[in-house]
Amino acid sequence: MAKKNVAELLVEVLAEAGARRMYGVSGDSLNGITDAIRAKNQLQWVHVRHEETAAFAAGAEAHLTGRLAVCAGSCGPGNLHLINGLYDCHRSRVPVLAIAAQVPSSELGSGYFQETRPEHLFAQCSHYCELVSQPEQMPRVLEIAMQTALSRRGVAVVALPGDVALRDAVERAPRLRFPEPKPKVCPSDDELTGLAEILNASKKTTILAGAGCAGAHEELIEIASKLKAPIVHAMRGKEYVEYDNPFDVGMTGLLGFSSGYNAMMKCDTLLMLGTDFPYQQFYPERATIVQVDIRGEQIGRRTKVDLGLVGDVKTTLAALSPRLPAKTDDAHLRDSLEHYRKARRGLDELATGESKRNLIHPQYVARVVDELAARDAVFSCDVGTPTVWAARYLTMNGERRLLGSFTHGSMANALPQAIGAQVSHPGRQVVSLSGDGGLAMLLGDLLSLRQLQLPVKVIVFRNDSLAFVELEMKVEGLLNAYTELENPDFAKLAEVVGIRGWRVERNEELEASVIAFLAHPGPALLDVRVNRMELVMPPHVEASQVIGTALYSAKAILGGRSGDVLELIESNFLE
Ligand SMILES: Cc1cc2nc3c(=O)[nH]c(=O)nc-3n(C[C@H](O)[C@H](O)[C@H](O)COP(=O)(O)OP(=O)(O)OC[C@H]3O[C@@H](n4cnc5c(N)ncnc54)[C@H](O)[C@@H]3O)c2cc1C
Ligand SMILES: Cc1ncc(C[n+]2csc(CCOP(=O)(O)OP(=O)(O)O)c2C)c(N)n1
Ligand SMILES: [Mg+2]
Repeated sequence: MAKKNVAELLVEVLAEAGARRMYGVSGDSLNGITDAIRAKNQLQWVHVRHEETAAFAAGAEAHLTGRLAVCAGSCGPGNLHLINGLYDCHRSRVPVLAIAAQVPSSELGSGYFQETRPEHLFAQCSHYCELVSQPEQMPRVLEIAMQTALSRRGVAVVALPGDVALRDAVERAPRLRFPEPKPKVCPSDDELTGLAEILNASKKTTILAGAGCAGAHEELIEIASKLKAPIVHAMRGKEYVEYDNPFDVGMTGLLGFSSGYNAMMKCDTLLMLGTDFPYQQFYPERATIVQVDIRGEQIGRRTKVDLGLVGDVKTTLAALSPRLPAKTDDAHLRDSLEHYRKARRGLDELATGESKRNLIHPQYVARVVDELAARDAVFSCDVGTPTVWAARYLTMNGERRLLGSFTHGSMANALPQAIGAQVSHPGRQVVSLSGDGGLAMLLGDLLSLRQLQLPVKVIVFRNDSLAFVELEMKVEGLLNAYTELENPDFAKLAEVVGIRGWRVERNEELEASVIAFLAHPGPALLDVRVNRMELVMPPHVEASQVIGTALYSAKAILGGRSGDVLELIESNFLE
């Protein structure tokens, strides 16, 4: 058998395990690996311009496919650049393997050129992070890393010195050849009986459903129907919960709907299903709270919990259902749905092309994109106001997907996530809702769209500011400072780098431009000048009135209409 080196073995093991590609930027300590990729032709090397992009892109691929995705950085600064993207992947619990190349093994500990200590640097954003210091460790360390990323859902890092990668492999083949285990996890009978007793005794149950409801739509709807329970979703649950859902009353939280907030606050029992919704202020204080999560350690993190069960949502609800007779009293559900209809109508009224000063409402942009995008489009939204518009105006339908940096909350996520989405789903329409601040932060990877021939559609919400931060400053009673952005014409900039560009400054132009932009076969950018001051303090609500009661609540409702704000304050804080 021909000699195989460690790098070749690494590529083979990854390919056998189902990895399709590696995102990264090459560099000397990675040369063994990139050369093995080139020679073996089992993995695609996706060459981006910044390693942070590589990590975000891998995270997007992992989120969309549920499979292991891989990124790599060369030694020292090369892999250090991965770190923010890896934090995002880890906190979003998507299975990503990072290869952190290391300086030559004989130099370790000498403060050598580009020497860092990946085992320390990545410890906080990974479940597993180990150095391969001799060929005998391969492929075992790599396999443990992959198993850990997949089974614990998150990041694993393998640090590999460039010289070790080029040494002869000792073991010659992958050791683990089995599909990813997919156990069903069900609480015990006693626990299910206890849960059923609480729910059967409750008069007003509300469900808070999160990303853990993925794949359990049918069961979720059945339980809500039996309990006559409105379903509120947390942001990461939006793509799995909101569609085909007659019990949907919107999102809660800082960017939520007043109806989501109300349904949570007015219930006597809150059933949390697969959610880690982080904002304590938005949980009811007096209700009985029951929580189902696949991870025991998640239970009771955000609020007091009266009963916590470890189980996957699908299996747990299927086992619970026969214990629940259908309720007949649907007053709480009807109230919540009515409230939702009003809140929804209010938000829809903001999303029009009518405006006194011909300013384009960003809500209108989001609505038009929502209406014109493909049935199975993949959207990514930047942290900042694009997250608000995505939460409120993108309609999910079970086929569309939504990517964001929802847990880590990093700017500049949307373009790199769109890259990962498009590379892994070549036929799908991929739309990045980018902030002007966010796009600029990883602007270099606009070039990747051209170089990799990725037909990503980038919409820039050009408000010439860090608008989300301006809003925060306003709420905190601070004067705006350091939020101004002096922007170029992004459409022209796109054209210069070989991407089709559109610029829209007037409401009347928007729809036709979006149609042409989405229909363009290659990469395209749409620069829309949107109203910067969209999220304003309603004039007749005193800041002190709200801030004195709950600052977070104030933030939560600022994005809504003044009517919603007053209603929310009156019904929830000033009662
Ligand atoms: C600018 C900004 C503003 C935001 N504002 C809001 C807001 O107003 N409202 C809002 O909701 N969010 C908001 N977010 C997002 C927020 O930070 C959280 O990321 C989000 O609320 C979490 O959603 P989740 O609970 O669905 O997902 P996660 O936090 O991912 O929690 C999922 C839970 O499900 C569990 N789980 C996974 N699989 C299963 C399974 N099969 N069975 C059972 N359990 C399972 C996991 O262990 C985990 O505990 C905002 C983010 C940004 C960036
Ligand atoms: C890496 C990073 N830096 C800073 C922040 C703080 N922050 C959150 S939103 C935001 C503004 C985003 O601006 P832009 O992309 O233009 O979106 P806008 O809110 O203006 O629509 C900032 C600076 C962050 N979340 N992440
Ligand atoms: Mg901006």
